[in-house]
Amino acid sequence: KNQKPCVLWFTGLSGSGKSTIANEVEKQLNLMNRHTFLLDGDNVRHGLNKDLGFTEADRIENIRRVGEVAKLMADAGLIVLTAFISPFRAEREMVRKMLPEGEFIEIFVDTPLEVAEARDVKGLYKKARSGALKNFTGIDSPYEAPENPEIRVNTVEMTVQEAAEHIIKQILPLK
Ligand code: GGZ
Repeated sequence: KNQKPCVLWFTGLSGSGKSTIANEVEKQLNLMNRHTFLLDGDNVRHGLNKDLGFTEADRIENIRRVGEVAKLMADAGLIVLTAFISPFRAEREMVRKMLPEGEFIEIFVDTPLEVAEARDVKGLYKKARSGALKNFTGIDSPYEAPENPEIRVNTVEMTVQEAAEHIIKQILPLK
């Protein structure tokens, strides 16, 4: 076994690029023979958490469960990547405290609302602005940006490749 487990916890707005960047980081780690697992809305919100929506209470429960699963996987020795908005500081700190010192690496995908909204890949911002979609993060539901993330990526200045490279460079000395 030549890897140290950790949780790479991506946080940022809808459309910020969390999943895209996390997928690229995972691909690069796999090329380096690291054993990884990526948790995101696609494999969690349709299964384990399909009973949860987007109220404040449901988001808190979503993140709590993701944190517990990430912890189990890190206990099994994996490098875990998670890509959820995870809008509340308190729950991100809760997950940090669940894990052994140094294993939680918070990665702030720092895409301004204006930029995510202008991209609007899935048309969800448009729906939220029109009132058709309630409790949308950044519109009528809060996002609490990390104050001291281990890593911050500026997606306005960096491409997906550059962001992934920046993240790998920062974590590899540890792994
Ligand atoms: C935010 C929503 C909402 C609301 C559906 N608010 O861009 P996407 O589509 O693919 O990513 C968003 C995803 C957010 O789920 P998370 O599990 O990451 O959220 S949280 O951590 O807050 O629990 C978006 C879609 O689900 N989506 N409704 N109201 N995003």
